[in-house]
Amino acid sequence: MVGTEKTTFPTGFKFGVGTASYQIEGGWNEEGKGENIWDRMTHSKPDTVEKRHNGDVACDSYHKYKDDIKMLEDLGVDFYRFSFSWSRILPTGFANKINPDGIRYYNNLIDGLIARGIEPMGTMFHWDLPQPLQELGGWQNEALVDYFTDYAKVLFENFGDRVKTWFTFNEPWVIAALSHGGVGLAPATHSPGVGVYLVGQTILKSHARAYHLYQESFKSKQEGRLSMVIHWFGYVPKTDSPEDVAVAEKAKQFKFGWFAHPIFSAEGDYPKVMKDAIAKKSAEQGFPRSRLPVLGKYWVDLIRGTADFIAVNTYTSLLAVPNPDTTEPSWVNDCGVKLTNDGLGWPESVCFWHKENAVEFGNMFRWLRNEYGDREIIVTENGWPEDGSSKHEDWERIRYTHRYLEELLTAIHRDKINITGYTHWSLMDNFEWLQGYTMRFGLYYVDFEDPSRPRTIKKSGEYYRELISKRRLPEKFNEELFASDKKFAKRINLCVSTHGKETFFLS
Ligand code: GBH
Repeated sequence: MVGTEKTTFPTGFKFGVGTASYQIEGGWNEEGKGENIWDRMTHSKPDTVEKRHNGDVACDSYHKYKDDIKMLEDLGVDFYRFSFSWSRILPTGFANKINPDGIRYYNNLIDGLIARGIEPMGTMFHWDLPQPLQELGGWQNEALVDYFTDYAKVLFENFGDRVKTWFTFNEPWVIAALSHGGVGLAPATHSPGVGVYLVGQTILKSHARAYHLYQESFKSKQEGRLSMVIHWFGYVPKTDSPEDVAVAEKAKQFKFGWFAHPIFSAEGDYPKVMKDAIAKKSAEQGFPRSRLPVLGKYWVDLIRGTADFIAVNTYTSLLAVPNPDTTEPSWVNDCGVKLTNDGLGWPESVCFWHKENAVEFGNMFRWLRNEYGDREIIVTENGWPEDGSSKHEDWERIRYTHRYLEELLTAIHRDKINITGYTHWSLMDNFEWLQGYTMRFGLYYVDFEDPSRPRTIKKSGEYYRELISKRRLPEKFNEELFASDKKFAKRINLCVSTHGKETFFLS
């Protein structure tokens, strides 16, 4: 048994849930909203998404936001992390025309949250770029730095009196390496070795400009805080061999360090290992210069220090070995890591990229401290996928959350790491990008067959509510867990054998 002090969250620790505009809002062309790259892709190439699903209606939060607020209130969360739809606020992407209905929608949401004591945390960009900006080349075009800064200004002016925690971008690695690396997320650009790095550069510059704009023109009055949400993936060396260990470490720098090193390290700029590897590969491939553009002193200085805390999303880990099977110049090839499932004993989800490895979640916090020093950390996303077949009986999500939070508490209590918040992804089932509505991450079940999109709480929602009200890991649910589900128990055994330590899950 774990002692109570170890299962209790510190005073002031905040719990929340997250969503994103395109994944929940619907109302894709209502009341002045402009077209974004997800509207365009799902309408013009419907086969890119499983079952030809799209976000035209999604959870219909554009009309049902009051229900969302009730659910948040019922869960008892301290904060709600949602994102603004750029094209709902600026229909063409440009700041010459503001859509009053877009402003009104977010005012209603924000005021409703505040009236119930729920803190709004706003993401400025969660992947739904206005289509007219894509026509300019999207994030590959550095002109977007100015247009993003204009948009940020509109957000600060309209909502900054009430939104005190801002995230400029959600997961720049996904935007750069996946959306532009040929994986198929909108805009589904295929430029895996060149465009990806241009995108990364534009995002870093846009983030820095928005941060400085806030410091110069809004901070003294609004007193809020900003960060960028960076995606962490737990690369675990497959063996203890120096090659495997080195490649896993290099991959962490290539994925997380790509965006975190310029912002959080003392020297700024991209990680050295990344600059060196891309320069070397580029030369071998006959490029006259590195495919990773030089940031230069002006930007290195401007980007360094532009976050008030670390905001990290993380879901899973995989085993890493050297040498991916690619020859085309690409981020994967530059990074030099191949991911493998071989020999994993970790509990699997129904989703191809998602496994449970709580220990690696804990290791992440220690890695962040070693790398960037003692900083405040907020977990801005973490969650578990299922296909809906278990409806409300989502025991696996409870197990996952429980084990991850146990590790988070160890990082707080034993390692004294300053983690101040945890965001469960997601409030409710929603449009899961290329998987459409076939993959569910919600604490609330959403019936997408029903035009009114009813939402009903799952067991995991009850678990989270209990946890938040007591501010400690609930015991009650553990017992229920062991007793009720044989399949579940089998998976727990796997999990324990992998981690090689006894836990109270084995009863
Ligand atoms: C988060 O990304 C997102 O921020 C959130 O919007 C999303 O709902 C949540 O994950 C759950 O997926 O299908 O081949 O494109 C986490 C990182 C990046 C992991 C995209 C899954 C999909 C691979 N994710 N990746 S693919």
